[in-house]
Amino acid sequence: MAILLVTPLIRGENVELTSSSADGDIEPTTTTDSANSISTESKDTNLTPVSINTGDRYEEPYESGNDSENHTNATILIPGDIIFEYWEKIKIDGVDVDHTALYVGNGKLVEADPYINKWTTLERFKYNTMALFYHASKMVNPSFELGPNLKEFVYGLQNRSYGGDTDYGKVEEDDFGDVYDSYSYYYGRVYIDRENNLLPDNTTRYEAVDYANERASPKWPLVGENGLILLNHPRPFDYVSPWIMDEKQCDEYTVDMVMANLSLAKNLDYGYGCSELVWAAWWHATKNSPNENERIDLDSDNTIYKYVWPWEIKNSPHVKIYYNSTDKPTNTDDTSQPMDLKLIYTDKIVYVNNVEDVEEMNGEYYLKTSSNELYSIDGLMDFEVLQ
Ligand SMILES: [Ca+2]
Ligand SMILES: [Ca+2]
Repeated sequence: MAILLVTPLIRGENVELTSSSADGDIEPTTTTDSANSISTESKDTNLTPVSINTGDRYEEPYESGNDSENHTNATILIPGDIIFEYWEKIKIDGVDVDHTALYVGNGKLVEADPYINKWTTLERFKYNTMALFYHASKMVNPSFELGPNLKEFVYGLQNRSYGGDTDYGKVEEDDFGDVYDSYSYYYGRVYIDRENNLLPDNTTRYEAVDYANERASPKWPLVGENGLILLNHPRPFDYVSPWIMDEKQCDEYTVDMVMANLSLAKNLDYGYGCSELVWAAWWHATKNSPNENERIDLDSDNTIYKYVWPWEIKNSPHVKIYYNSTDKPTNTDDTSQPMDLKLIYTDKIVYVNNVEDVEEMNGEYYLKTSSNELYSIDGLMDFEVLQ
């Protein structure tokens, strides 16, 4: 990659914010060009292969069943379908997916990957504990925000991904087979109107695919530490929008636009979280809809999150899950090691040894130690890892 030294642009945590896209209610649309729509059987499992008879970019549906011993039912994916995966032990309020990607054809998917498996044990512990703690706290208090220690941690991740450290997350193309390494996975299809089996036309479908492919393409500039401009990178991972800003963005930048105004490469809409990318791809794909409320907004349910999380897309009225894997055994052999924490509550500080998990009991959420002591997250704002 080419590296040029230029005047520093924006450094440190000074990430520019942009306005989010609309997150309002959307009614399932009933108007479309039916001549271009694709019809399928309405079964939720064992989808009948889809006949696509228009478009230059027609390709055979991908039979993912050939790739894995774990996958015995042949299932047909078509470009624009959504893959949901479950990798971590996030089981807050019934959540059973924590990653999502867009199927782009030819046995490939495009995903925004946070690259957690490349991190130190400490970083993984902080991130996973933060995730559980954040979601559990949001259940209790929808206006909950992370405290300063955790925000600093998240901005540190953001500076690395936006600065071109490839161990800290980016948008990329991957082989479909990676899906089989997750605990469980689902395939979903995006509908304009799910109840009436009204699917987007191929042009719209490939608008979504192209949007994701463009952002995975290693052609974008990044602004690294000290203002280093790094050329030919894919888009970075956006950690700040989900965990701190609770916003999401859909950008329409071109490489030329960013090269002409490199501060764009520091915007939150330059990077993507996994579900933010899938949401943005379909939001972009329907940008020419005559009415905004006819666009496909995969985060239309107005929950406590303005950001779009993977399970919100899975539960979207526009998405039909047509395949779910047989759940593999839950990973009880968790590699995360217990950590000693300083728990910072609104009115007190508590030191706890060997915290390893978050647990729900009777609708309340607790940090759990390896000796099964429970510490309520009620009023917990922040934590520091002490080892
Ligand atoms: Ca973003
Ligand atoms: Ca949301």
